[in-house]
Amino acid sequence: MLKKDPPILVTRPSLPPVEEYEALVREIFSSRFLTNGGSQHKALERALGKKLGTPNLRLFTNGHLALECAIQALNLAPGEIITTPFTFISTTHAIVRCGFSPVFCDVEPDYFTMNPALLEQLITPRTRAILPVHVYGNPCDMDAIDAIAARHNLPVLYDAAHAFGVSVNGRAVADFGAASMFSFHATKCYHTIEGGAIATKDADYAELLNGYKNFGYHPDEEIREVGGNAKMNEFQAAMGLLNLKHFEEQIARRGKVAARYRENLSGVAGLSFRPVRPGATQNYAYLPVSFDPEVFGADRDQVNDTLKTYNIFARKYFYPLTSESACYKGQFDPTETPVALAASRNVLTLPLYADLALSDVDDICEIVLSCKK
Ligand code: T4K
Repeated sequence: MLKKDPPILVTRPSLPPVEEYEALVREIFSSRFLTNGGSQHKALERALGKKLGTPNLRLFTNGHLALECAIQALNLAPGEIITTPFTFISTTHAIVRCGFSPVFCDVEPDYFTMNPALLEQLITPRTRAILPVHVYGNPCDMDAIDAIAARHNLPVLYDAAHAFGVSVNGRAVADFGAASMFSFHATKCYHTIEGGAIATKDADYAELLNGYKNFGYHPDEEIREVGGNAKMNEFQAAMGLLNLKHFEEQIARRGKVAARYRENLSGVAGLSFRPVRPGATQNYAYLPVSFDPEVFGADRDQVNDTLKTYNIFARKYFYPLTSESACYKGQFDPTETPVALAASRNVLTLPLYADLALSDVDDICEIVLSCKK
């Protein structure tokens, strides 16, 4: 097989027809409203609130700052926030940058999301909140987590960066917990170039979020919070409006790509796909595949390196665990979360995007299978 030219990357952002974006950019140019809650921003906030099934949605310049503002707006006393280490570094950094200590709960072996059976034993008098992650768009066991949190009177803030549009048994993920953060980064299945949102049922909390993302300002001109600047601008919002219009069609195309991977690779000993939580819908945000080196005969890194020789760039999402990152060296013991640790060593996320050709998927699968001993 020939080297791919151009290379195949793990993802490729979906884009609306350029004429559609141009038309909205023209509107922005004639309005001269570029940021600070202009008409594109207002329209997107309304449209996304509807799409995500939430009465209060607030837009942000990116998912990470949304998460930081969401933590700050909870107004917690200093202490600990329980989370998982099998995630993008943003989740842990947000906790630490807001002045809290992360406490790491291990993940469920099937879904790689917070294991509710291990959660309660980590709750102490210093616990202030729980921050689980819907990793790869697979929802956490939210009924169990929310029930434990309610027993201990703790807020749950979901990192739903990957879970745009996902629901469980007909209920949107944004409907659980105190709030959910969505990332709209260019690499996400729905994006606003950079961007993010917090969804919450609590209107007072949503008002606090307005303050935290805009220097603490409120419409009465009182500066009530020590807020920063995390506002989404009009060009981002315009991209978001158009991508929303094309979202279902893009997801259907991603679904076809994911199905082709499963067709080609299902039943291969030592290689497994993540199961979907019963009742959950999928947005095909990522295509994680786990390798059992003993059975498959090659480990994740060998498969990854082989793909690279063909100019195919899968990614080791999420390696290393956030708890073993250099900046946290010596602070946490990653062996205390053995399931997460194994996942970080064995999972490779294969290329997945709406316009990935099925013939390229077949080639990727052929290369993966060629690594099997
Ligand atoms: N919580 C979780 C669980 C998250 O996963 C994330 C972000 C956050 C919080 C924070 O949300 P944001 O503040 O980002 O909204 C990427 C993304 O930058 C990041 O958004 C994402 N998670 C993370 C999982 O992946 P990198 O460092 O892997 O990105 P990069 O630049 O290597 O891009 C990945 C691939 O996509 C490359 O092969 C190139 C390709 N690409 C990338 C961009 C930006 C394109 O083809 N076009 C592009 O415009 O972090």
